[in-house]
Amino acid sequence: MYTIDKARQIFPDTQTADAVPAITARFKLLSAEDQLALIWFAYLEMGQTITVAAPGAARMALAKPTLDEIVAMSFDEQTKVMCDLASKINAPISTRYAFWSINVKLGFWYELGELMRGGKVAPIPPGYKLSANASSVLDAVKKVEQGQQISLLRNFVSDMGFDPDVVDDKLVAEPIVAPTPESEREKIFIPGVLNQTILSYMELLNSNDFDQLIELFLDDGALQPPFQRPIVGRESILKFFRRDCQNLRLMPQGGFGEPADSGFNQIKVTGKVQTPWFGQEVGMNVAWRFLLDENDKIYFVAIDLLASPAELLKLGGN
Ligand code: 45D
Repeated sequence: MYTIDKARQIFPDTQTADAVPAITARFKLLSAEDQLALIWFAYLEMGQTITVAAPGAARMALAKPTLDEIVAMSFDEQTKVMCDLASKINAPISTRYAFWSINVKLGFWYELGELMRGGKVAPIPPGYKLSANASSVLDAVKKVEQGQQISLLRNFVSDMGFDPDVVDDKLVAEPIVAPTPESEREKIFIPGVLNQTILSYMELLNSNDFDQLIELFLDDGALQPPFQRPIVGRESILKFFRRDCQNLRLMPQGGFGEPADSGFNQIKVTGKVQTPWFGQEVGMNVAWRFLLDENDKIYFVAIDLLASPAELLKLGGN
């Protein structure tokens, strides 16, 4: 019999991008001022090669009142709001922020960045000098590949705010989009993988058809996003899909499967994933590690950000 903990161990030779949690941990130890300046410098640097897609109106509507409030403040007050967010201080905007879904948080910062550039929100003080520790964290950020850089920025933004006890149900998220019509869906082919559950998983997620997608999971199934603990149970997974997984593009490139214990099957797929924030500009190298029961229902799937493109080729045989 499998438990979630045992399932998490399948395909143990998969090398994930450990630099991401390691750099995130070092980042957390920096002062609020250093954190904000570091993100600003990293964001400017990244902006030379990739651009964030401007968020849609629906996403921005949720953050708009808060952004208006900030624009009306003095530079000193604005700086304090940003520092409070970074230091997770108990303050009104920090608390509100904690209840936003990750995409609302990113949209909020995207807009603040534009306002900082436009002179409407306090900039990072010109000539700001990072501490030695912060410079070394920034260097580390610059060295990793792009998929890992955007994962780092997302982590930084996700950790900000004051969250005494955010309950999943109370999260504020943008409205859900309609699934892609059947006739416009793209068929998925994965060399080495014929299993229909796996192919459907990719097609349904790419079509934002979360109601069909969740049917592929067992009631007590689990999904483990990169660098996170597993989300357990259909209800929680469906909420996560609707809230955080709209408009992703999964591009599996290869895979293989083999029998596992108790009549289960384990299947590993590798490939690229694009986020709507950067579209085709950034392809993240990922692996999906699936464990299916005897009826081909998903008991467990882990999504890993891979350490390097070479990991894409680690399939079967050894
Ligand atoms: O502090 O199969 C300023 C799942 C100033 C689902 C700033 C998945 C200072 C199942 C610079 C303005 C989801 C798990 C800040 C697959 C300051 C499944 C602003 C995987 C903060 C495949 C900074 C999906 C800004 C994956 C604006 C792997 C930063 C998705 C913006 C990964 C950063 C998505 C942005 C990622 C980062 C998205 C927009 C990593 C977006 C990252």
